[in-house]
Amino acid sequence: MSQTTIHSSLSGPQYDAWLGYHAALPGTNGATRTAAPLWSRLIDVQEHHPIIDTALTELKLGLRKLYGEEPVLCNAEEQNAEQKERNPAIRLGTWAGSESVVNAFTDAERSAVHGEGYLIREDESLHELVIGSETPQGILYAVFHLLRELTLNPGVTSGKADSTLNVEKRPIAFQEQPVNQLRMINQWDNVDGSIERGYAGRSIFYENGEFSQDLGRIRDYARLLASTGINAISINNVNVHKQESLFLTERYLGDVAKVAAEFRAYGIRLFLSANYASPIEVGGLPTADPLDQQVREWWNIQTAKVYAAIPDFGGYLIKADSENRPGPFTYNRDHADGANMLAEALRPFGGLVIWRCFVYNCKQDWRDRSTDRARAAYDHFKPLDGRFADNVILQIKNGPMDFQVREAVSPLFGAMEKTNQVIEFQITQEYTGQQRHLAYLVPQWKDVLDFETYAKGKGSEIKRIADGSLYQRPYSGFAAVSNIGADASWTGHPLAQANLYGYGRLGWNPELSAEDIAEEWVRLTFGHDEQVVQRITGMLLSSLDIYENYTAPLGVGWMVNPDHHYGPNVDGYEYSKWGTYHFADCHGIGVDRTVKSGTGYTSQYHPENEAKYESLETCPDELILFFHHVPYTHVLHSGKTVIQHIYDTHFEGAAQAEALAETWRELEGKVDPVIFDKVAALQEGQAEHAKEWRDMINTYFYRKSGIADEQARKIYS
Ligand code: GCW
Repeated sequence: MSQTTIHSSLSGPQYDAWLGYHAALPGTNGATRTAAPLWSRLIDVQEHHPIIDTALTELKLGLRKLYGEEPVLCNAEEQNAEQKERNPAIRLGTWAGSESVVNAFTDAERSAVHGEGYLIREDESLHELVIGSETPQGILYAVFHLLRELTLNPGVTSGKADSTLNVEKRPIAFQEQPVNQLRMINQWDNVDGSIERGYAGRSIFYENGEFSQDLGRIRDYARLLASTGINAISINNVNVHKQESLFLTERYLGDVAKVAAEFRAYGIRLFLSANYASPIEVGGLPTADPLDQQVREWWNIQTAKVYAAIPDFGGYLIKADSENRPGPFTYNRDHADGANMLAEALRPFGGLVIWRCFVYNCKQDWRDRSTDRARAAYDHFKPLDGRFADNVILQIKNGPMDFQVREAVSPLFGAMEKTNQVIEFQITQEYTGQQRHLAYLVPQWKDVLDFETYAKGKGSEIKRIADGSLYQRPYSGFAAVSNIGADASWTGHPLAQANLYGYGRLGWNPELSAEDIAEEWVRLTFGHDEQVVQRITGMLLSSLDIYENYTAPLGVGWMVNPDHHYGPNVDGYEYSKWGTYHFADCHGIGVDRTVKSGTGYTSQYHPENEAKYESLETCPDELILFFHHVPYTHVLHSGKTVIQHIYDTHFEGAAQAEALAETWRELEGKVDPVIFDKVAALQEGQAEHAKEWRDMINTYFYRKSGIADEQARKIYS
């Protein structure tokens, strides 16, 4: 199927996001165009494949937007050498499909990339640019890379150096290989059109119990994702309710197949979240026991039906025995039994089971100080290492609790040598301001990925477990909960697009820095005005620290309103069943997770980290209340007492939130007016709301501790 147009039900800079290509200019958007490279007027392609067609559509669109002229397609095989000389072009293709592309690279160069990897090379003397890969996906990723490069560095290509830009002209040359194999997005969308923890409007996938007819919107989402390197998506909430359980049946399979086709065109494989109790709820069986023959047969038959409709279906994402969802525990079976049953059904088709490790007791008694929710994933899954089928992947949240602004890293990373694992991040800002506050999350993800587990001695960082290299696992990668909805900017807060973009880029290459990703996103989205670039990049990079400053202190977490999780409520979860406590009294605060006197959670880490966290001397300040219960007068490594730290960070955080709003106001007239107004209103709201956090937290701890602020600032009593 060839695509000549990009569908879109909406338009404008906020909708185009980082694919606007209106930023190829020094100075403000759209003022003057950079001259086109000679090769950009002609595209030479010799093979047909739906994903290569997508790549061509994207390339033509991008070049037209960048240079005002749409390139034409040609077939260079039909040209003689002389014509070729006169017709500079982009040549692209796979090793199997394009001889001229193969010949443009040496054997050694070609064998340096495989699968989704690619090579791009500009030859200045021939006036051509060649893109080659083993796969059509690789070609698509290369095209997005080229367009990104041309947008970020206008004027650097062959003969096009713009005299106003102080950049050295150099030929384009890239060799790229994605570091992570699975680079997945999880939608938490429900078929009624709502989104669990969604902060950007309704679902773009569903409305009123039906699939959306606006496939163009889904295609536009697919292109945003593919442009950052995403290659898999699950399209429904992991909490699978009655109606979504029918996605595996004739009732919805035709609709699912249509959505799968949109993603397929962009090299993205579709997965479904499945209800563990489907054999009962859909199949009418009396049990969902994973060792029951009828149950296994039901999954086999149903899975075959799914593959009949969607031959490249990815597999099932499963939340079982978690937060009241059904699972194998009901039948006294364990999670390996449950996952392996589904693995058996999927194996004949090359499908995967992605099984979540977010399993804990959500009916805890707050009076019981010995149970520790942080321990749960490790306690449940570590003993099962080696028992999972090879097409099962465990999906592990980055932290042991739940996507807090600050928490320790999950000790399950580094605990299972014989199990496939992907790391789960949360792009949607459930606990980080719900896309009403600015929180650029890439620095947090980087910290987690760079964390040294010592699982196999030094060099055992979490990123090496996520990418499969440490344990040489067949499957590995990244998954994350999406932050998009039907909002015209996709993400509610237009600057929250940076998180979606950053997640994809980091999944492709975890070595990229948070700073580089931020600046890249800003330039692609807003252009190259230096003031704009510096201000917005600065806002992004400071945002998470600011948010942390005025919310729950020193790694203790929560302190939000129950259920919706927005806004301050220090004791909101203190006497609840969810296992998320801070234990503040008149003397001190924090959770004792030590072996010596607490829950023993620290022992789940390898000895180097256990020792670091176990001791007050070596535990990092920012996690002190995650690991220890300390008096308010405890002196941190920073030299401040805990109580003074709380006061200082909360006054500072609220002032910083105010400053963010001011910084943004200075950009009026320099960024798109629709985006300007939207962000201005959000930043005002954040500044206001940060004061609410400041005052509530400071007052709470002043009342508890009776200790005055050293600086005698206004704290309500
Ligand atoms: O963070 C919690 C959320 C739930 C979510 C759950 C999970 C989908 O509050 O809304 O359910 O995590 O990750 O399963």
